[in-house]
Order: sequence, then C-alpha cells, then structure tokens
Amino acid sequence: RDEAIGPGAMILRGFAPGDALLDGVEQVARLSPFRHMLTPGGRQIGVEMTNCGPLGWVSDRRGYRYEAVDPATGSPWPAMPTDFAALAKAAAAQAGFAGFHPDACLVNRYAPGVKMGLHQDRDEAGFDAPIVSVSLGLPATFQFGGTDRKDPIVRHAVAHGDVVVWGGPSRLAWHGILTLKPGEHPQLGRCRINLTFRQAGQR
Ligand code: MD3
Ligand code: FE
Repeated sequence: RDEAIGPGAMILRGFAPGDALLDGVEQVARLSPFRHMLTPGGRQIGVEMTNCGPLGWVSDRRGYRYEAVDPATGSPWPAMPTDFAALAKAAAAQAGFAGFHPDACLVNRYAPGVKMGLHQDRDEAGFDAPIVSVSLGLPATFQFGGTDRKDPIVRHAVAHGDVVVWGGPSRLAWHGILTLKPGEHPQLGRCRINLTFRQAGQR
C-alpha cells in the first residue's frame, strides 16, 4: 500500500492513527491558537496555522522564518506531543529516511474554498532531512511537481490518516493543495488539518 510518487517521495496510506492525533491538535491549539498569518506583502494567508515543537514557521511583513516563540502569545510554541514525533519518525523510517528528528511541526487548517498555491519549502536551515506530512479530516488533492518550476505537476488524493514523506531529490519539489471541496468529516467537521514535520533548525 506504500506508493512511491517520485524520487524520494512516498504516500503511506492510512499510516497515521488519524483519530488518535486529534486530541494533540486540540491541546496545541488551546495554547497557541490557529491564526491567519500575513504574507510579506501584507495579505492574509487563507490557511490558518499554528505550530508545536521547539521551532514554529511564521510569516509576517518581515518575511518567512522559524521562531522559538509564538508571536501571538509571546510564549514558546507548545511541546510536540510525543505521539506526533514518534509517528513522524516511524513514517520517515518506513520511507527510507532513518534518523529523522523533527524540531518543528506546522499545523495547517483548511476550510472549504481554501487552497495552498504551488511553492517550495526553503525556509529550513538545511535540506538533508525529509519532510513528513499527515493529513487529517476532509480529503484534499495534493499537487506535486519537480524541483524546476516548469516540471510537470501530478495530482494525488490524500485522506484522513494518510502520511506523505518527501526527501532526497524531492525535498525541494514544488507542491501545493488544490482548493478544498465542501464536505463534513465525522470527527473534524468542515475542515482539513495537515501536520507538517520538519528539521528546521541547525543540526
Ligand atoms: C513536497 N503544506 O505547509 S504538506 C506547507 O497539506 C505545505 O498543508 C501542505 O506545503 C498541506 O508548506 C502540504 C506536504 C509537503 C510538505 C513539504 C514538501 C509536501 C512537500 C516539500 C517538498 C515536496
Ligand atoms: Fe510546503
């Protein structure tokens, strides 16, 4: 059931115990609430975000970066739940990336009508480690291209409990999420949540 979708990229269907992770999301969001961040250009990002772990991804008029303190609360980001970290490490190992130690978990929340445009993840201190992504709630369509902006884009459906691992030659691939379709998930209601685990800081 593990599906290679590119060099160093693999979908592990149903690898995550989706329902079991929802408590952790709730705990994290209680301490560092979901919020719309601003782009450097001053526009609101449609996806609502929060983070857990030592570092959190932030965007504002000053740019994109990782910070140890949540700018909305002035406190460190909530600890990464131990089952989050264990799952991310196990998924990376299953995809061939042993020794993954995430120091950042970005939590993205999508409402119907919200998308994430094509981009590369380049705000981390290094690109040797893979990125692990866990989909929860409503299904979505993932867009995945190559490292060149003009490489062809392929689409993959991702659902509650699916885990995707991107490393090696795919680490700097262009990717995005198509506009979320309306729907209702039994546990999460009208939303999709994505956990994105990274090694963001200096090793
Ligand atoms: C492929 N989030 O937060 S995660 C992001 O579903 C982001 O919320 C999407 O892209 C989401 O930056 C997709 C999966 C992902 C993350 C990083 C990648 C896919 C990737 C890096 C390279 C290639
Ligand atoms: Fe990304």
